[in-house]
Amino acid sequence: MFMRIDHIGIACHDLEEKIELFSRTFELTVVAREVNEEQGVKEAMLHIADGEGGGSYIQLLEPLSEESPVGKFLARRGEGVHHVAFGVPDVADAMHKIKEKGVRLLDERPRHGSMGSEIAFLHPKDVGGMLTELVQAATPPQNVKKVHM
Ligand code: CMX
Ligand code: CO
Repeated sequence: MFMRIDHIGIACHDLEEKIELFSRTFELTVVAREVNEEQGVKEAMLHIADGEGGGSYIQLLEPLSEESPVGKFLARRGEGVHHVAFGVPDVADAMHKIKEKGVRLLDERPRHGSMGSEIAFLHPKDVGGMLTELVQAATPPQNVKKVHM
């Protein structure tokens, strides 16, 4: 079902500061920046590698409000790893198969994710405490451009 790790989502208070830290420390390049109102986040994707069905990235997340999922996470746990996203060939098919195994889906149908992808979240309590995202990458990825720091 899983082809690769698509991204690790990291929650932070200051997106610009963490972009600077990650690109300088790990020599990663920002390939996309988006405001996703539906998910309540401002985000940046830092490219690591290309893999089967899409790339792999670090996703830096700053909440748009304290009441958003990432805002609540920061208040409870502070900055750090927020979720892990796995690349799947077909997100609707993966959702269906996983739901049949008794895991709660946080989304009834796929939503729009970074770079034109289709995504869905699984309840962390049903999969060992890790907020898990399924990603069907757009091929080719959309809105991608190298952002020079
Ligand atoms: N990882 C692991 N556990 C988490 C978690 C996370 N990121 N966020 C919340 N939890 C746990 C909490 O610790 C809490 O556990 P306890 O019941 O033991 O205290 C439980 O889940 C409920 O947490 P809560 O703070 O009361 O939050 P809510 O129930 O309101 O929401 C969740 C939790 C996961 C349903 C919600 O955050 C959600 O819908 N997330 C999916 C959407 C999302 O996170 N979008 C932002 C990312 C955007 C992107 O990737 O592009
Ligand atoms: Co994500």
